[in-house]
Amino acid sequence: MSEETPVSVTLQKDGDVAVVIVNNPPVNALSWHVRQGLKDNFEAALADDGVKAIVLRCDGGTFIAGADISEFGKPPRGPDFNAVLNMIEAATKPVVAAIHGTALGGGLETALVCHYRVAVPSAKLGVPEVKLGLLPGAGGTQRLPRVVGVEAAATMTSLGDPLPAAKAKDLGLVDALAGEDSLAADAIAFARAKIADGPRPTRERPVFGDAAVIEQLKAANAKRWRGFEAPYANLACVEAATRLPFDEGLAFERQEFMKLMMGSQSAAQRHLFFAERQAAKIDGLPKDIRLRDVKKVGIIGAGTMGGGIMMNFLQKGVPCTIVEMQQDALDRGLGVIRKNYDASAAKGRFKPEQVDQMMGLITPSLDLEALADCDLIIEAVYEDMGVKKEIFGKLDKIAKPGAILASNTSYLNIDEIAASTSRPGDVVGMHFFSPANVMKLLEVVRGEKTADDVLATAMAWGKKIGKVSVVAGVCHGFIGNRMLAPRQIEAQKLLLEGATPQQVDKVHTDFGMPMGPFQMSDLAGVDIGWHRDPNRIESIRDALCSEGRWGQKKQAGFYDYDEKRAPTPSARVEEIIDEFRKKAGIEKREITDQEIIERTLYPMVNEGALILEEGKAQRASDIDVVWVFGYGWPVYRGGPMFWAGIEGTDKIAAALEKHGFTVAPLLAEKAAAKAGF
Ligand code: 3H9
Repeated sequence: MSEETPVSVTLQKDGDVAVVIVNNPPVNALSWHVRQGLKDNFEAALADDGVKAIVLRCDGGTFIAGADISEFGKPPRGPDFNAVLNMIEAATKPVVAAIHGTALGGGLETALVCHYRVAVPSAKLGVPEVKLGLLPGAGGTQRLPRVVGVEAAATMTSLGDPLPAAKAKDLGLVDALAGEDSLAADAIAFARAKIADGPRPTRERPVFGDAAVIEQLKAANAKRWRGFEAPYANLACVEAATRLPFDEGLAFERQEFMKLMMGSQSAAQRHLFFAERQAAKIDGLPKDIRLRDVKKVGIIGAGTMGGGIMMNFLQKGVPCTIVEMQQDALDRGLGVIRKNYDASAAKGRFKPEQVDQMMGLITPSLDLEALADCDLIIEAVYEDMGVKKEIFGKLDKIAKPGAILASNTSYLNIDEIAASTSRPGDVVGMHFFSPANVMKLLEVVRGEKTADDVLATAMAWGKKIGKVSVVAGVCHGFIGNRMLAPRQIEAQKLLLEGATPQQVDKVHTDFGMPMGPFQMSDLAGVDIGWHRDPNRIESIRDALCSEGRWGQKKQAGFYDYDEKRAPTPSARVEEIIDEFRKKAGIEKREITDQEIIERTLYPMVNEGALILEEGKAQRASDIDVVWVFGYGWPVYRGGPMFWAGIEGTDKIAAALEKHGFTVAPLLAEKAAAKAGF
């Protein structure tokens, strides 16, 4: 070992059993020095005649959670992982993995070259590489079918979900369960008992099970895997295991792994892995900041948003008071929540008594005064600055000192709302996305005067209720909706010039978005933000609204809909577009799919650059997180700012200029350097 090699693996002896211990916080990832340490210490244990069996275990909160993702794409360092694993598998003394926490990816692959595995009941075992656009590239796809069979191996690798230890034991992945507090001792005893049996190399075991499951998995997940390469590569490797000798299967796995590793999809998914974790970090705030206590939550507005927001807190056992203006609106809101929970219970997500418990946490009221004992109050009424200011003015008098006053506004100025109180430091934006109990994104809007602990508490509660929270600055539409605006404007212009709603939408869905701009309008309601004067027709949208074409809810919008909400292109919409085109004196022309990308997606990157320049997002990767978790930007494209780097910022800037946009200075700078964000 060279002098600067960190000591992350050590060797202890318990009589005739050697114990190799990994200690590489926070998750015992297989960094280069861990691989080196494994090699050195296994070699030492194997060379020691007094050692008859070897245990591999980890210090800290978990077994090895995988390869060190931060090393990917960097020049290789330390011993080759596969070579280390092959050496362990070939050990002439029985090797036992002792698993607690999570044995994931390369961690499980390490456990798979051990001859036996014991685990505590709370442990989880899996190969989540597919979620990083990869496959288990250290023999996982070849060894798993030999241990758990083809069905389980195909499912585990292509879906990537970890198994609880008990299930792993049923499948034969775990040989014995250990005591939750006695893993180290139990593993040593288990190893000692296996001395007589000797090693059991996984590679020598036969593959078993039926490969038919592979096609079944493809059929069942066709929609979920649309556009993704990795699930199919995982299945191809498991399939290869059923017909190739072990070493050839390993070579095939290597080749498929390298293809994925060098491709842009995995780069995008790895970027998002770190981006999601980075988003939780707030620049300039001490890590140990004291959070405000939140024991009771108040919600103002029992509409779709208010109800959805409250469900998040109820599911965490937090008592909530919900306030509406009218009894019928309050009853309707509570009815919807009950219906949603009953539907989830019918699907087995909750037990009926859990639903009763959650509903029992609600205090409904028609009086804002009922919020006096709440620690966090979230206003979710309609978007009207006057109404919001009035509510916050009243809250200022009602809420207890130190209560956090949050607005769920999706566009409005938080500073202006905060100014209607005498405590602007307590005011913050908490912008949930609809349906608020389902969508993962939460934009936490930091006002000019928002106190640090208020911001940190809002972010922490976002995490607690299962959201991915991103800090946004005050600007119209914050991060997500602000970037949506230029896309929607340009999509309308494209209609006038000759594109159809279905062509524009198809370009977006082919790109990987769940829906295009017009499908989105129809779903959200074409009438949202409409001036409501049927005689004032200044845009295609005004014309649609004046005819009652408000979207899916009216079975007519940019598309016609049947009772099952299935869309078909609308002849009436085509007429409306034609009329507008004539009025505007625009000549209809052929619009290419490429032009649609350049004029609807590139302007989003431009807006993202402006957001960064203005400091309204902390970092480019936060913008990516917003778009992936809030709007369904395809995960394998990493978010708009990451994608800009793949697409080429120079290409984007040049196209924007060609189409008459003003290129944001930051984008121009990146383009000149041919750099990503
Ligand atoms: C692989 O193994 C390929 C192989 O087949 C080999 C082929 C040759 N590397 O999530 P947390 C960091 S691919 C580097 O907040 P939790 C993470 O960034 C890998 N860093 O904690 C964070 O850093 P920071 C397959 C990693 O308790 C800190 O650890 N394995 C890695 O909520 C804490 O993470 C996976 O995909 C890593 N592998 O959850 C598992 N993992 O504090 C990925 C974590 O600076 N990891 N970090 O922000 C996980 O799923 C979760 O981290 C885990 C813990 C469940 C382990």
